[in-house]
Amino acid sequence: MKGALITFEGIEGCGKTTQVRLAEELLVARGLAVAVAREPGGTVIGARIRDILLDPAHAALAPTAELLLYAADRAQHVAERIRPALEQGCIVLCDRFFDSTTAYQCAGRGLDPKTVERLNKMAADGVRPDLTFVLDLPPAESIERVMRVGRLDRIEQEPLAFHERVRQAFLDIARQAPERVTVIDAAQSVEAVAADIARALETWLAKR
Ligand code: T5A
Repeated sequence: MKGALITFEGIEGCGKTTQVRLAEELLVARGLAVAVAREPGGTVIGARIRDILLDPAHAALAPTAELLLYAADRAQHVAERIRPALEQGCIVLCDRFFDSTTAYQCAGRGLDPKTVERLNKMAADGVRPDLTFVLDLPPAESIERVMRVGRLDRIEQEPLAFHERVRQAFLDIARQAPERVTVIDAAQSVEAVAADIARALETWLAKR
């Protein structure tokens, strides 16, 4: 494929959306074709799946049903948006991708890693991130940021221990795939985080 997929990962409120926007500005200024995407909810069908997943009224959602809904959202997203954008040569900046499923559904919910890996592969259908940023932040700080913006969704309402497991899982993913994943200290100012990401992007672009 001509394009490239860059994913932004981390716990809630770590600043992914903010940094995707700033990375888009940087890459567009370099004359590159960029597409911005997010999971869950990056398509019309996915938006309906997202509503089911994040509605605090759905406390009874079974962990396996949750896993399958994230996989369904991703399968639709890859088929409808990500693969076509990559084939057109775009750099796709995606706010969460399959590392989130590994972190939340394996480490957070305790689902079987092999099952999650199989579903991740099925949903991504051969698409893999070329570069991933994990924005690392202590959960207490992340939840405080989210609460400042509005009410907590179904997953944000999980206890701090859940978010700590998810945070550690992202750091484990980074340790296991250092050639793909860069950890960024997300407790810094927006500008300092953006500068770290810009440096890593410039290095990556120079090697393409
Ligand atoms: N999920 C997702 C799974 O369980 N499995 C999966 O496979 C997938 C794909 C998605 C939920 O689904 C789960 C994970 C999530 O729980 P979402 O609503 O899309 O939910 O939520 P998030 O992805 O967590 O996005 P948020 O919008 O909550 O957080 P962001 O995008 O990380 O942060 P951002 O940029 O919106 O910033 C949050 C606030 O912090 C401020 C911003 O101004 C904003 O107010 N901020 C900073 N403040 C201080 N310093 C900085 N450096 C800051 N950067 C941003």
